[in-house]
Amino acid sequence: MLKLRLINPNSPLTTITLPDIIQKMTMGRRALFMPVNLAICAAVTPSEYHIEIIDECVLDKPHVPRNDVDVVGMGAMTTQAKRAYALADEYRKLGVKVILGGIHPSALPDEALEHCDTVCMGDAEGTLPYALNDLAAGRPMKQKYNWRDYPSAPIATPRKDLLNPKDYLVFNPIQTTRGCPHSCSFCTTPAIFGRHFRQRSVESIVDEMKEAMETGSRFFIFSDDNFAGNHRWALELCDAITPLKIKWASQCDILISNNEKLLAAMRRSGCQGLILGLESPNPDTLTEARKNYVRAETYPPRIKTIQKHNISLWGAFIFGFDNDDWRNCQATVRFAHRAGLVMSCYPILTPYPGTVLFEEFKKQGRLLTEDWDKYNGATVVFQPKRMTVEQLRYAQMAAFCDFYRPRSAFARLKLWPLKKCSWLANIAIYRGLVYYYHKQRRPIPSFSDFHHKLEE
Ligand code: B12
Ligand code: SF4
Repeated sequence: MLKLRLINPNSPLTTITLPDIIQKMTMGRRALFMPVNLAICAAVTPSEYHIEIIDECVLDKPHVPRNDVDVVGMGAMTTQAKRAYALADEYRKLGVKVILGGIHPSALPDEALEHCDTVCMGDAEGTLPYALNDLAAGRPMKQKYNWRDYPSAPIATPRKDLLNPKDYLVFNPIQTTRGCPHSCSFCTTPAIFGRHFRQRSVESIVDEMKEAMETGSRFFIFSDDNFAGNHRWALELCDAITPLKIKWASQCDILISNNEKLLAAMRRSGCQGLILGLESPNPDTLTEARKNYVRAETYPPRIKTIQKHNISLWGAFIFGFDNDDWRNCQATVRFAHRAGLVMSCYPILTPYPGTVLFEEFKKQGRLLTEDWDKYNGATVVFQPKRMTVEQLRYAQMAAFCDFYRPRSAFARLKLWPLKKCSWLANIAIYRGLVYYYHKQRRPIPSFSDFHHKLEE
């Protein structure tokens, strides 16, 4: 039997994900999410392979490569790329074949090939079996297996049995769809997985959920980019999972507010919350981000429509577009307060390879670094237009601190009806922030500092 080792490389830790902070935020678990990508790779691996999964994010010490396997497969988002390359180099020195896949190697396959034998571009389902079959048959593996060159394969059911549920806060993420019909300039999803929206079979999703329920799971995360990219299909899925009497959360675009029938079905099927990629309440910023499927002015009534169905909303915003100065950033946080969002996040705009934004910034000479460790949403990697690098980073942290401070949480969440999970999450995040600044012996950042300290 051939031996395959699948590795989830550790990623450099950002302000929000230092290990002790992660442990504070995840109630003692070692990582937030289990690596579904590798569980899917395992599911589509031909039967002549023995498979082992190593998640470096949950190890006490970094993984040390050993030549006790025939082939290693690693997946990498951009922040994991450097670590994946370092491990790949070491494995190749030991004579072990290395396959790289995932978002970053799919965006920059030639860069990845400097460190590995083979790159699988796009879905593992449509590439990895071909590479592994070639290896098992003694044929040389190709340098690139591109999912677009092969017949489309259905989204697979991940093999979760190869991971330890106790390591993860979220052990039951389920991906139900892939791709996104929209084309926002900063987003890797349409760039790598296409604008053709693909759905998994409803039956296989229900089966995976039933199996998880046997081990006590009642809360699920659908880890899609856009759960409701196809309203008819989403309705079918909701109807199928309603009898399971579970709770779930996911992320989708705000056009869901157009379909109250679907919203009602989502709530009936256990939907507790949705993450909405709002980016900014400022119309000019949305135009700049090519988020042209919705107008910012319609955000407030759309949000109210969704909340009316008793679905809590988390807002995903981005700071640092050319249109943004610190006042816009503050206005965004105020918007999130007013809208009664139970959670929100404020990553710094990051030009990920493969996106329109990356190409534009590169052409304009505005990329400050191509050190992928820094492409973590907490570091400014390009020259902003209306803020300095320091101001942009400060605005991000002021936004987090402002939004999650207890007074704001009281105003947004109220005490009744009790939103237990949202309260716990708000408290955990604020605890993490206070701990971080206490450890650094620095005061908690605030937008008011811009008036007297930071404004030039
Ligand atoms: C859950 C999630 C997280 C989780 C954990 C992710 C994990 N398990 O490692 C958490 C919350 C920690 C997280 C954090 C971040 N995330 Co995130 N996350 C996601 C999300 C929503 C789902 C990931 C997932 O499970 N997908 C399902 C799997 C099956 O998809 P996949 O990983 O792409 O794998 C498929 C293929 O890529 C390929 N493949 C993958 N690996 C391999 C390996 C081999 C060998 C092969 C052959 C193929 C292969 O096959 C798989 C199956 O088809 C995605 C969006 C998405 N839809 O993917 C964003 C996403 C991956 N995250 C993203 C970002 C930007 C981040 C952050 C930087 C955000 C931030 N600003 O803080 C941080 C990074 C923090 C850090 N410390 O570095 C971006 C990545 C962009 C990029 N170029 O890297 C995504 C794509 C969102 C987006 N649309 O922009 N994230
Ligand atoms: S709607 Fe969301 S997933 Fe789709 S392209 Fe825009 S940011 Fe990406």
